Amino acid sequence: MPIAVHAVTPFDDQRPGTSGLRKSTRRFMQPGYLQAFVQAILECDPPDPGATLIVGGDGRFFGREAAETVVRMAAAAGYARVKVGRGALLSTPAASNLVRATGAQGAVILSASHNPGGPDGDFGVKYNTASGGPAPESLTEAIFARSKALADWRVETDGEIDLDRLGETRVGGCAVEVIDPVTAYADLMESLFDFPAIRGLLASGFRMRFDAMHAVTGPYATELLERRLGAPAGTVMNATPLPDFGGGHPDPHPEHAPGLMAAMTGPDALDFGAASDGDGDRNMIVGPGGFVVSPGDSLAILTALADRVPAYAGGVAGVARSMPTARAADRVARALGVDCFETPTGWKWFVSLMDAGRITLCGEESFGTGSNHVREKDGLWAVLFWLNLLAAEGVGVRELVMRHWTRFGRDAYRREDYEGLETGPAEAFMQALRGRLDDAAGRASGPFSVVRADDFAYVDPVDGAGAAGQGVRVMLSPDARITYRLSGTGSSGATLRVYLETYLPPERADADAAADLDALSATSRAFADVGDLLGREAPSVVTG
Ligand code: G16
Repeated sequence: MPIAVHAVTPFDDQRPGTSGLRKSTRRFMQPGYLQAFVQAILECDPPDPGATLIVGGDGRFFGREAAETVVRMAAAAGYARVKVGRGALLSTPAASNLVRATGAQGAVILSASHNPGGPDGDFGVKYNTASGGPAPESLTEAIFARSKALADWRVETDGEIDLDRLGETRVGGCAVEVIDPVTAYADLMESLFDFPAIRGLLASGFRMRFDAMHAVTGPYATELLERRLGAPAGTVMNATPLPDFGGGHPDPHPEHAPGLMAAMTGPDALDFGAASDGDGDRNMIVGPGGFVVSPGDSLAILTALADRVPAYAGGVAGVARSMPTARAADRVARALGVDCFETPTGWKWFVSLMDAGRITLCGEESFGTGSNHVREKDGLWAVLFWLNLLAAEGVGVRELVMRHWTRFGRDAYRREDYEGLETGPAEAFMQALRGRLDDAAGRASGPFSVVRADDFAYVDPVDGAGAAGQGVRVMLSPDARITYRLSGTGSSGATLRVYLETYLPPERADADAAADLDALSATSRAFADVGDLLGREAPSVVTG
C-alpha cells in the first residue's frame, strides 16, 4: 500500500473557533495547510478497527480537492471505510445523520458555513464525532495542540476516486463509497413530520419559496419540497450548488436574499418564505410582508407547539438556547414545566444535553434551530417544522407568532455587529468591559438601570465540561438584557456582537419595538464606551 509521507512545518493558527477551523480559501490552499489540520484530527481521534468516516461539504470552491485529500488521508490513517457524498456534497445535518445512522466514528465536513466562498472567500473544516455532533472543546483543543507539533502528514496514493459516480472503489486498504447525499436525510425528515398534512397545505393554494442560495440545500429542498411534498417546480430558488454560491453571500439574512424578500412583499406576496445557509444548518422563516421570524421566537414557538408534530407528539424533555439568544424559550419552558438550559454559543454545547435525554429542542440567535433527531442545527428541518405547524393550526406565519406573543409576551430582539476590528483592541475592549462589572449594579442609562452584570461561565450539567469568558451579560430593569461577545467564526480580525433584547408584555406585543431597541442600543454603547474604546460611531450590521 503506497502511503506517501510529507514533512510539514507546523502552522500556529489552527485553533478551531465556534464551529471548526475557518480561514481564507487561499490560506487553506497553501501547501500542507489543510493536510496538517486533517492529520491532527486523525491523530487525536485515530480510527478504531473497522471504522467508517463520513466526508462531504457545502460545495464551495476547493471542496472537491479537499474531499479527495481527506479520503486519501483517512485511508492512510487506517480507516476501513469512507462514505463521501456525491460531488463532495453533504449538508452539515445530513452528515450528522449519516454518522448516527451508519455508526461511523466521525465526519469531516468541508464548509465555512455562511461565509462567502470562492478563491477570495473562506474555506473551513469541521470535525464531528461518533455522536454526530461537533467535536467537544477538549478535542478541538487537543487537535490545535497537535497541529502545532506535527512533523508530517500521510496520504494513500493508490486507487482512483471518481466523486461523481455512485459506487465503491478501493483506495489502498480502505473501501471508498460515493453515496447519494440526499436520500437518507430526506427519509429522516419524512419520518419526523406529517407529510400528508404538508402536502395538503401545499395543494390548497398556499404559495411558498425556499432560497437555497446556490449552496448545499438545493438538492435536499428540491427532493423534499418539490418531489416528496408536491410543491410546484421553481419553489426552490437558486437550487444549484455553485463553488462561489453564484457570487452571493450564503447567509439566510434578509439582506442576502433579495429575491426571496421581493417575493414576500407587495400585493402579491407569497404565504411563506424560507432560506438556509452554505452548509444547510441555518434557517430563516419569513411571512407575507417580509415578516422575518426572530430565531429566539422561532425556538419558543416550536417548543410551545411541538406536540402538533408527529416526532414530538409526546412533548419535549427540555429545551436549550445559547446565552445570547432571546429568553422567549425560557418562558415557554416555565409554562410547560420543563428545564431550559442556557449554554455558551456553539452547537457543541447542546450535544451532551441531547445525548443525556435532557433536551429535545434547542436553538441559537444566529438563525439556528434543531432537535435531537441529529446533533447539528438543521435548516430544512426548521422549514418543515414550520410548514407542519401552519398546516396543523390552519393559520399564517404572522398569526402564529402573534398568538404566541399574546400568550407569552414578546422578547423584542436585535443584534448589532461591529465588524472588521483589529483583534488586539477588540480583546482589550472586552477586558475593559469585564473590569467594570463589579460595580455595575444600580448604574442608570436612559430608561434602564443595571440589575446585575457578569461574564458568562458555564459548567455542563452532564459531563462537567466548563467554559469561562463566554460573553458579558447585563441584566436591566425594566426587563431587558444586553450581551457583548466577540464572534468565533471570522476568518481574520474580530467582530464585536452586541445582542439587545427587551420584554414587551402581551398587551404591548404588537407595538413597534424599534424605539425600545434604539434606547437599549444607546444604553449598550454608553455602558461599554463603544464609541471611545472602539472608535465606532455605529454598528456595521444590524439584524432584527
Ligand atoms: C456557528 C456555530 C453556531 C453559532 C455561530 C455563532 O454557526 O455552529 O452554533 O451560533 O457559529 O457564530 P459567532 O461565533 O460568529 O457569533 P455556523 O452556522 O457558522 O456554523
